[in-house]
Amino acid sequence: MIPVSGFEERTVAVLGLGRSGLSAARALREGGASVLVWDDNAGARETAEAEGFECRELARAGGFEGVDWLVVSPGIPHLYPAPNPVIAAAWVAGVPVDNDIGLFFRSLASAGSDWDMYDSPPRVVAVTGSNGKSTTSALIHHILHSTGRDSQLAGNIGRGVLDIDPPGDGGIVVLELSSYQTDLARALTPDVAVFTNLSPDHLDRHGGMGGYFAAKRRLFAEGGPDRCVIGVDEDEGLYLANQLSEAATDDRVIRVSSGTKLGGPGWLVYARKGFLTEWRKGRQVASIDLRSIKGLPGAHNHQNACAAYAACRALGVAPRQIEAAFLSFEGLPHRSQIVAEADGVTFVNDSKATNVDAAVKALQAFKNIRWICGGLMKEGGLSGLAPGLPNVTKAYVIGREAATFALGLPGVEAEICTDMATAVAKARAEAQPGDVVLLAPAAASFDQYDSFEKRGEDFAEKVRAGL
Ligand code: UMA
Repeated sequence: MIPVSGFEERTVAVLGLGRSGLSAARALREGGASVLVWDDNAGARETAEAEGFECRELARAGGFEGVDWLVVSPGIPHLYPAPNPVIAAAWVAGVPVDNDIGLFFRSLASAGSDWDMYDSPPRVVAVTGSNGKSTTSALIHHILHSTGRDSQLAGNIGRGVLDIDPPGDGGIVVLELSSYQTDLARALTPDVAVFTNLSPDHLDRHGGMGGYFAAKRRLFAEGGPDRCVIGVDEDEGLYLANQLSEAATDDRVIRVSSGTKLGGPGWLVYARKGFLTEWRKGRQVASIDLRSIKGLPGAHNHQNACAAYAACRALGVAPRQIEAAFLSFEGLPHRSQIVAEADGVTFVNDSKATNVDAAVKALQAFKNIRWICGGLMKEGGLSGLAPGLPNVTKAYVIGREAATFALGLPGVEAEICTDMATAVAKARAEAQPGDVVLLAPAAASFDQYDSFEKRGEDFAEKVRAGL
């Protein structure tokens, strides 16, 4: 745990008592703050009370009396579609609203006086973007770890950032940050910041695409990172890279692309036809063949590889060391994860493909696909799937809206299966050697599951049960 500094003998309220909120409450208490907590769910309040935290209904009149600061969990809306009543009450009471990411950077900065003893002060790499940020963060962590560096991984990837150990001499903290997290943090000062890509997601929480991009952009605009790794395959990335550099030669920015051969005198990393290439100051520095790396299949993973490579180069890791670490990377659960191979058929779990953009990338990574898709559809429709559909032999549609979903797949043979067991059984029975049975839903899981993880586990279980 990283004890939060700067709040000694002050009163801090924590809203939301999940992974992020509970670890923040503990770290605040450890740092000497007086902590009050609230969660709209009674069970979560009971868990916190069992740890000795005092619950206070903050939204009631006078709820913020004596409170100096409010720390909010990322899943709780603070502005759109409507502010949580506790947050609205904090605004009225004039209490600053922050989150655990803000507390983390603040604590790290104020620990600076103790850092005289370090030969190499701790550094933070923060990764944001719409897709690929978990894989990119995990890959950076894996590369650092396999090259003997002291690395810790936290944030949106599933671990509250204050839950980790205080980083030691030369320690590196790799943070995956969602737009929910970058939007609210009052301190955001990574040494290296990574922007993977941008496509529509969480638009209800940000009042549209502009708000969504503005939330991510804060990571670069607020803290002034030493190095910025920017995916430039969309206009937003090009715009950001342009804003952050003073000239075409400015190597504060490392531009990254999947598919485009980048040119110019700057620092560039791109993947084309399965090869990653690094250029700096007009000269080629390194090249890596990505095609045989099992843990990183498809162009979308080659983009992740480029972003992770660039972040590690910014930290001083040698190209050959990075290449060796790529080969031992097994990928993350639920992201192009091979769960079984039988009779020449490969079963791939990409349950994390909760939106159209992520699903199309998974579809483009494989051929001869028996595609399990469907679930709670997101805004924007399914037309964006078109570039991936030529690789689909047949779709097996799940979810409560399966029939509507199937109507959005013109030209694709689609069978309404509704549940996972039926979809896996049918796909398996019809698959030929060389086929890939791919779960890449292009939809959220909440109509049938608690989370995309549960959906992916169900897929893997049904696959294994049928072997
Ligand atoms: N709650 C309220 N009122 C509300 C909504 C929620 O009191 O109106 C309470 C719930 O009862 C619950 C708590 O808030 O007790 C949950 O808070 P949370 O939703 O922020 O979840 P945490 O467990 O704290 O997990 C959060 C991130 N969750 C979200 O952003 C939704 C986790 O990212 C992250 O791993 C974790 O902090 C540690 O940093 C998950 C996620 O789904 C993986 N992220 C989204 C995504 O990747 O698309 C952004």
